[in-house]
Amino acid sequence: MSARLVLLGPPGAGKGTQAARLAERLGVPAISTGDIFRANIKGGTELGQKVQAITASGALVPDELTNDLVRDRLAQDDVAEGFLLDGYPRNVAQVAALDEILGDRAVDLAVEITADPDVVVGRLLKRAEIEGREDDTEDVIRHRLDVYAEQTAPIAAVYADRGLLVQVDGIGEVDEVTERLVAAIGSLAR
Ligand code: B4P
Repeated sequence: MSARLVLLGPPGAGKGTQAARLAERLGVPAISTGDIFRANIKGGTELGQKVQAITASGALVPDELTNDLVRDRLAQDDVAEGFLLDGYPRNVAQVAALDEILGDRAVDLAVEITADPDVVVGRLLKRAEIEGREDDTEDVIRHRLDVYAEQTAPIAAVYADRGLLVQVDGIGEVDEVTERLVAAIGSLAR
C-alpha cells in the first residue's frame, strides 16, 4: 500500500525519533529536511554553507532552498510507494509548494505529535549533553518554539480543514508514542 504522510510537531516532540520507526512500519523512506541540512553542513557543501548560520539560530531556512531540496528528493525512485516527510512543510507557503510538487498525488495524512513546551525543552537540553547539536542551547530552543508557534502551528489547521489531520500525544515512553501513532494512522501502517 502506498502512504504519503507528513509529520508535524514542535521541536523535541519526537518527530525524528518516531519518523524512523513509522517509516519502517509503512515501508516508505523517512525524509527529514533537518537531517538533509545537517548532512550538507557536515559535508561542507554549498547548501550547507548557506544554511549553517540559519539553522544554528533556530530560524527557518528560506523557502526557495527548502522547496527545491524537497522537490529534488521527491523526484527520486524510492518514493514511488510513498514517503514520510519529517519537518516539512513548516509554514503555509511550504504547504502550497508541496501541493504543487505532488500535483494529483496529494498527501494522505498529516500527523501532529503534540507536546508541552516545558517537556520538549527538557528533552532537547538532554540531547545537547549527548549530541551537542548547535541549535540545542536553551535560547535557541526557545526561539525554535516561537518560530514553531508563529509559522508552523497554523499549518495543522490547513490540514484539519482538509480532513487530513490526526493529533497524537507525544508525552510518554518512545514505544508508547509509536503505538499511539500506529493506531492513529490505522490501515496505512503494516
Ligand atoms: P529539525 O531537524 O526538524 O529539528 P527539530 O524540530 O528539533 O526536531 P528533531 O527531529 O531533531 O527532534 P525530535 O523531536 O525527534 O530542524 C532543525 C532546523 O532545520 C530548523 O530549526 C530549521 O532551521 C531547519 N529546517 C528543517 N526543516 C525546515 C523546513 N521545512 N523549512 C525551513 N527550515 C527547516 O527529538 C528531540 C529529542 O527528544 C531527541 O533527543 C529524542 O531522543 C528525544 N525524544 C523523542 N521522543 C521522546 C520521548 N517519547 N521521551 C523522551 N525523549 C524523547
